[in-house]
Amino acid sequence: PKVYDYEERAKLCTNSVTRRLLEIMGEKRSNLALSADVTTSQELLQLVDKVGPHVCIVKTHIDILEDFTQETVTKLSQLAARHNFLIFEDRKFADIGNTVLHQFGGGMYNISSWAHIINAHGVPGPGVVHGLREVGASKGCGCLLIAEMSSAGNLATGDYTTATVSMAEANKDFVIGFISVNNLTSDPTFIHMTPGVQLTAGQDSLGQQYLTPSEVITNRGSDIIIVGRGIYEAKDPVEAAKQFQLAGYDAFVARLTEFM
Ligand code: UP6
Repeated sequence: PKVYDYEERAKLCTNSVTRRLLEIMGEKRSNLALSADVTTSQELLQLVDKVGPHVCIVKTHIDILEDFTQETVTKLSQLAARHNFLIFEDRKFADIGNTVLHQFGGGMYNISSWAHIINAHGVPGPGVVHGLREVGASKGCGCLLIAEMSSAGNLATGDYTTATVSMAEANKDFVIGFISVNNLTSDPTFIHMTPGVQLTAGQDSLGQQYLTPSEVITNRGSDIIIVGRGIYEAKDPVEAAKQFQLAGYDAFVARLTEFM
């Protein structure tokens, strides 16, 4: 399949979130998403303020914060505007449509009021997407489906992955792409984001498996590397972010050249 540069690819996309994301990737020369998995609001905001200039996305797990308040997400949104990145809440919705509608559109986190991107497991069937869409579509929010996972022994493989891709294709107005460890479709308007990335391959003690930026972007054809501990546990998170930004972008350029 043809490999497009980000600006060129943005023009192919009708979904406003996808277009904006690709434009940001082009402008900032970054296919790096920071997974900001820290547990206090202060750590989160400080980390994001420092690393924000190097990323196209900040991914949150808002429910791991010990001290969440509305102010946390207000300030996070201000940082997103200042540093030009999108906010992806990694809630991994996985229930019937009516339940995820409430989990996304209300509750104490009111995710739909601040997240540009969310994600869902396909396991409940298309109702999960329809429930999320009811809340998110009018707010310009996009959804990723979890078609594959990075963890050892995960069940999101084979027919499950194929069926998840079909579910995305049937809901293209709202589903903007995938969490995956491979490129799953030749459709350039779908975005692939890959977690489990470090500068050297390996694993943690709880089943996480790491691939390198070049393996993920050049060889496997994903679009975005998602990096958590590789950045926020580094001695110097800003230096680490710069390294991942460069490695990710170089890996993309290598892919572009390979297919030219
Ligand atoms: N994540 C994975 N693998 C998946 C899906 N999501 O690791 O298949 C998420 C985790 C974490 C981040 O919930 O927030 O990506 C990876 O963090 P790490 O770089 O610190 O391992």
